[in-house]
Amino acid sequence: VRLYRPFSLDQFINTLPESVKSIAVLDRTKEPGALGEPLYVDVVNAISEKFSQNELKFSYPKITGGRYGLSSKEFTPAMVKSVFDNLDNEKPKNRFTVGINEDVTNSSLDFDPSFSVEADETFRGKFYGLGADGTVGANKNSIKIIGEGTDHNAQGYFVYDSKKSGSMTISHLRFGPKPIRSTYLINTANFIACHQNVFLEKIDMLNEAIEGATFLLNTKLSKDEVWNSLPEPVQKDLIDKKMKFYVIDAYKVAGETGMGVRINTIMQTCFFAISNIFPKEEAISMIKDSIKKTYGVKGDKIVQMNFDAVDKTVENLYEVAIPGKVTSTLQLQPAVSGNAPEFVMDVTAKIIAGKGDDLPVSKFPVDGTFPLSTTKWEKRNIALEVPVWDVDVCIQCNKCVIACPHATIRAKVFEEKDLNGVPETFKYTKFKAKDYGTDMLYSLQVAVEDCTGCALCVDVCPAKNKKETRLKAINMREQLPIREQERENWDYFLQIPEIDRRKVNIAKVKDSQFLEPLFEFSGACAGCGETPYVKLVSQLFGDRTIIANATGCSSIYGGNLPTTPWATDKNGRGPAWSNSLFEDNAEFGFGFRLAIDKHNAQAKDILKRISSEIGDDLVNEIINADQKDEGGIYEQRERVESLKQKLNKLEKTGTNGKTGDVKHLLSIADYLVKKSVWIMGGDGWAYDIGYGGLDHVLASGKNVNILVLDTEVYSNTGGQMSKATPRAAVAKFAASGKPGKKKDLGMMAVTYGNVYVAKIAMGSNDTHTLKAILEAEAFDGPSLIIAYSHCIAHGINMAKGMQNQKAAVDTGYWPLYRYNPELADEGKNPFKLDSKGLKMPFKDYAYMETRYKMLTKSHPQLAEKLMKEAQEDVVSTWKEYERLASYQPENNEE
Ligand SMILES: Cc1ncc(C[n+]2csc(CCOP(=O)(O)OP(=O)(O)O)c2C)c(N)n1
Ligand code: SF4
Ligand code: SF4
Ligand code: SF4
Repeated sequence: VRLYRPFSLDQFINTLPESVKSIAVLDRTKEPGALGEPLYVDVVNAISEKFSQNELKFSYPKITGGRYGLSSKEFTPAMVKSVFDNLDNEKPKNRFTVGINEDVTNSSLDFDPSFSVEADETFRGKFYGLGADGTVGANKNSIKIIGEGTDHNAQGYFVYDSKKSGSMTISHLRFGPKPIRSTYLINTANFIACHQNVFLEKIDMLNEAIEGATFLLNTKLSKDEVWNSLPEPVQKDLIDKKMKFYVIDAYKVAGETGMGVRINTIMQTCFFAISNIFPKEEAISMIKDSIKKTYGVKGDKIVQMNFDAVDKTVENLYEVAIPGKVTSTLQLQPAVSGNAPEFVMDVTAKIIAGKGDDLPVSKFPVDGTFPLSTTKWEKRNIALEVPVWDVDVCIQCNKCVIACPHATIRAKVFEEKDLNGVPETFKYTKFKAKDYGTDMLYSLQVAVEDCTGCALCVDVCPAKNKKETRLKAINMREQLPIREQERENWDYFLQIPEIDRRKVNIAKVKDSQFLEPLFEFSGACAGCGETPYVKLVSQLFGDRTIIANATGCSSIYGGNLPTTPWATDKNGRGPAWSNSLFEDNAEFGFGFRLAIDKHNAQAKDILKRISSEIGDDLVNEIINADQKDEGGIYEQRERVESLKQKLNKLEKTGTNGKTGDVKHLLSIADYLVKKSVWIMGGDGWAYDIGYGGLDHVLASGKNVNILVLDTEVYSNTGGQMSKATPRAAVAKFAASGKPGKKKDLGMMAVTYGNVYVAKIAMGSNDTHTLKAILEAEAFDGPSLIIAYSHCIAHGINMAKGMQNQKAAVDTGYWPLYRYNPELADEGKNPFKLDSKGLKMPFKDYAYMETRYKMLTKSHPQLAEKLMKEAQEDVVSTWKEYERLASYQPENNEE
């Protein structure tokens, strides 16, 4: 059925051949509660109507209906066969499902996964790459080369998970002389390439190889060493399936040819060299032609570098002689450690291992909730290099900790008595400050298996090693040799007690970084500029943080399956987080605030009504509690705890006829503890699509905190222009540079007069960032924080993203300021300009970034014009801000 509505009864009936005996209707939808899915119901209706009118040219057929392909589930020939097989049964299953294991109502049809109708002459290759390592791009390019350069047909499917990068991508490529109509993923392959050795430790990737298939592995090990490093099932498949096996050290070739860590051209060359789709020489010349086309505009140097990489690849690609028998005892590593909770072992681990489609329905929680704190079980091991701490050089500033986008470098301060059974290589030292008493110890520890190797921490570290000035107090080192020892050290570090939140002076960067992050190991890009802010909020406000998250990168790295980075503390409590829509997030969070306030008011009303049962003193203390700091909040929690105990007791011993009040108060008592509502999202949300709602919420006067993670483009969808995109920057939909000025969202909010507004950039001034976030939260009204967030979309060296932030501030383009209405109430100027601007020309910052630089190549004159105008924007805005900051309020009393 191509056109569903209007449903053409006659055309449908006339289409059915007279020989029809049975019909299976497949719906890619589900309509719970209905007699069947919509198309099935229509088909039954159509047949029955024609039957009752005696207009059927055939006997009344068997009709079955079923669901398929929901949640992007595969629909393969094997499943189609099972639908036909079902019809053959005397009593076929009706209202069936196909493609899932529905073991609750047993509605699913069984199928034989090995059933295949793929043509033998079709080349079927699977490529396992790391998000952002260029594998997908290179494969798309290979399809282009083959599709355009030959009369072969070509097809590509690319499977990613929702991690922003650093996760596995699998490219499924088919090529062949015959038309390719296989609209499903490859499950029998004659070429398998593993672009990252680490995947081979966990994924049984050769089980889908057919006899005689080829396996290509990127490994540091030589052709003579590699065999012994392979897991047993991999060796077995290579032998049993009589496979061919090739190795290359792609990172070595990339390093030697100036390609850095970009291995895409190298692995693509290997593929062409050994896949036999074309003769080797012909294939190499096709790749070179394609390089010229792709990189020609970027200059001869880049083209030559890629040519060198191609030539070097051929020299460094080796075939491995496969021994006659399996020698390995290594088994594939489980996706998560054996200490993981049951659900993580049973469900999460399977999804991580790429076997989620095999999970039976009964394994899933009935209400759809998933446990928190699960990224910690993934151990992605994606960093080739990780930071290593030099205890002697470190000045214990914790700047590395605040900057880390992934919460993988942490500091603790603790007492000697907390140390028991210290691992031999665990590092700690005397804590230099006396804030937490004398003789305290300090440790800085990296979770090397969760670290992304972004090196942002090393870049921000201010301590230089005087003996060797190129070194700092943390330095990047190869991960593999220290993985085991650091795994043990990390586990040890975690069990050292967390600091007592009441003792921490959260206004200081160093101290704030002793607070446990409750947002960890997210799937954001390595070095992401958004996540340090998100993590900081989780540290500062802990388990009383309630977050409404707009759709965008932050909702994806914040709430993707199978794991979530939002974490819990040792009491099992953590921030509450939810994502509604892109367009309604401000209203969504506003709703949280209204609900919290209502529950709080109701709880206080009830407290007053049942004061005599609870005790007047406790009731008064709870109602009048000062919850301005962690100490106050701690005491209120204690009071609420004793209130709950009393209420529980009253429930048992009698409530003086106030059972309703007691029960209700028990259900809402937690709202008596102060909550911190955060509405977060990107600039696409805040400046554009969610702006109407955001403005409405700002105008409400209610106590919400809005954090705009400003990457100046729609990052999650690939970098489209938003109203936050600056003049002269190239973005999607602004290919010749954004012609207009960036919207000044902050100043628009300032005009309300009762909104706390701040513009921050952690890379420029982390103390200012901290101060603004704390002030915004303390302000009893709406707050808006606009946070400069560097992003891969800017075309920068992500390891130095914090330097870009600093440069943006130094030019005056991104002035740091705070507008605090409370100061106005005190008769002071509410606007404080906190940075020094115009220290360098705007272009010196802008041309650190490809988003600006590329225009000088594609449209040089326009680039010059826009850059001039952008500089004028900076100066005029800066002067306006200076004028605001110099304003002296009149003394109204005089
Ligand atoms: C109404 C609507 N339009 C479009 C989308 C698709 N979409 C999802 S995320 C996103 C971009 C988000 O950009 P931004 O708010 O800047 O956040 P970032 O990804 O940069 O953090 C878009 C367009 C959507 N989810 N909803
Ligand atoms: S390298 Fe990146 S992810 Fe790893 S600890 Fe440093 S900042 Fe964190
Ligand atoms: S940034 Fe450098 S000096 Fe500061 S705590 Fe980290 S390693 Fe030590
Ligand atoms: S904001 Fe940019 S760097 Fe961060 S996760 Fe999104 S795309 Fe990656």
